[in-house]
Amino acid sequence: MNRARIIAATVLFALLGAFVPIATVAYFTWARATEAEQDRLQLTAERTLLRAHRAYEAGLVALRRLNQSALEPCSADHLQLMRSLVLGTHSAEQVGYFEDGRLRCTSWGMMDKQVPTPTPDHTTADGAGITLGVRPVAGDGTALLSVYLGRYDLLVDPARFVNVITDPNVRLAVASPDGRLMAQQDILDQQLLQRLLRDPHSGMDSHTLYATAQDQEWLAVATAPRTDLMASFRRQFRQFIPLGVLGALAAVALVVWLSRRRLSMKAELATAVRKREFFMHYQPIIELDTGICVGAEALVRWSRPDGSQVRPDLFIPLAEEHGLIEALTDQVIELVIADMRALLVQDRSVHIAINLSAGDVSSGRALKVLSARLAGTGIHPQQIWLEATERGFIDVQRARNTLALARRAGHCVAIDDFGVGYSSLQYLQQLPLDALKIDKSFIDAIGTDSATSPVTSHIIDMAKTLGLFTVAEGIETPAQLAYLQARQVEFGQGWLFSRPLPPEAFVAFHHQRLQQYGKAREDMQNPNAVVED
Ligand code: G
Ligand code: G
Ligand code: MN
Repeated sequence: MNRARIIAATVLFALLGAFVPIATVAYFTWARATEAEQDRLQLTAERTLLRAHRAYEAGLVALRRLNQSALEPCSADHLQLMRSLVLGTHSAEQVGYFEDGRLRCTSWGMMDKQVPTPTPDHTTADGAGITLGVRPVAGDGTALLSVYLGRYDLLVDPARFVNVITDPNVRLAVASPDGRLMAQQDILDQQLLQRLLRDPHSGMDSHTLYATAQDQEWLAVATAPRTDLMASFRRQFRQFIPLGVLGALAAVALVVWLSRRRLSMKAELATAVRKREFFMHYQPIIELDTGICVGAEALVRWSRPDGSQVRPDLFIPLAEEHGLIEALTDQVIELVIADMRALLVQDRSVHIAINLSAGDVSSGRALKVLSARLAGTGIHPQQIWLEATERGFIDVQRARNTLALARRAGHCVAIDDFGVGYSSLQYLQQLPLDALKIDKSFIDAIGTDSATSPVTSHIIDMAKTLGLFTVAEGIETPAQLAYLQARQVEFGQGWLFSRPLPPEAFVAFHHQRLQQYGKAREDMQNPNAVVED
């Protein structure tokens, strides 16, 4: 990536980084405000329901007492009792006494008009009949609600049910559970009200928040305009936005810091290549059936001038991006030769594996450098193995050329990190390869019941079918080793044997293994050898 693109990406990520925390705050504030408003409305609906219920219960108590009274119907005492019960019962307007299917007297006095017993619109669980829209003779014309029990009815003004003290914009309605409206404060949206009476639920539409509450006798509806919600949202948003701004600033700072680090890392890497700040570690490769150390994989390390180390999986891709990889590979080749020349010349059975980057594989340039550097060192080309990852095979034709050239020069060629890329069997068959390095993830899966586990076995079979020998990477446990030995995997490397080591430590490790296991190898190579002299 060049500088301009890094800067463009920085701006983009910074904008995104600023947007996300603010959007998050907005989202949570909105959710909080909605929930709070919804809860408040729900509470109002429940209070309204409770009020209706209490008025009804109080009415029932009065009606039961009247039905139990032994007073002479419509006598002065009886009228007096009816009057006092009306006065003592909240929301009761009038009580009437029925006989022979007609109203005989009320709490107002004797009745001379023909008023029949009301036909109930519905009957409650208590056996009381409820009739809506009753207009009593002695009244001001308002439609009242009649609760009829035994021989009495009690008239209630349902408008009182909705006289609950609420926020100014909240509107209430009370209905029967089957959806017959009894009272409403001019609820703005009649269509919504009708919908809620048919199907009571709580929620929100594009203009209104609504909540309902119901019991066996009553259904209460409360609504509030969404503008209330918006106001509460804005209030809370103002309260929480500093948090979002802080998050946004932090995100932007992080993005800027990362991209500056990336820009400076690029410059630093260029300097490192120029100043040769690299050195090599060597991770032993073990012959699994003898335990002998047959060589090592060379792994590059970058030690910055401040003493800190950068991991190769960070700086190798960076070097590839910025065209520094060729120079880096050259240095790796030189370092390997300088570090290992003595050992390689002294022991011809040892090899060192060098990692090639994708660019090295497609250009083939590293091969020329390698043969030039090896000339005159006494190191045999057979002692240098080359590892190429599948990323290097994107241009198969060029990869095939490079690998064929490498083999012709005498090197052994391995496919690295096998199994994590996309190579198909057919495509592998076309490439001139000697070895296959099984990626650590497949070794990790050995003995587990993960989905990867059965694949390991197939990879080993596949290598055998293709006539390749195998190197298992990242062996960490004796159980993994035992499995690989049983499956006749030839070579392995991993922490079970050794971590990557500095050159001298690797040479020492090699000698130590030879002393410890060398006898086994000799015995295997000459099983019938007679010890002479
Ligand atoms: O052991 P380590 O963490 O260094 O390995 C990390 C990765 O870096 C491995 O995938 C390895 O293939 C890669 N790597 C290590 N050394 C070299 C090198 O010299 N050249 C290239 N191209 N890749 C390397
Ligand atoms: O080139 P390649 O991708 O194969 O590099 C090998 C990587 O695996 C290096 O980073 C090396 O340090 C690491 N490695 C080697 N052996 C082990 C091991 O046994 N366990 C773990 N976790 N990492 C290992
Ligand atoms: Mn490797």
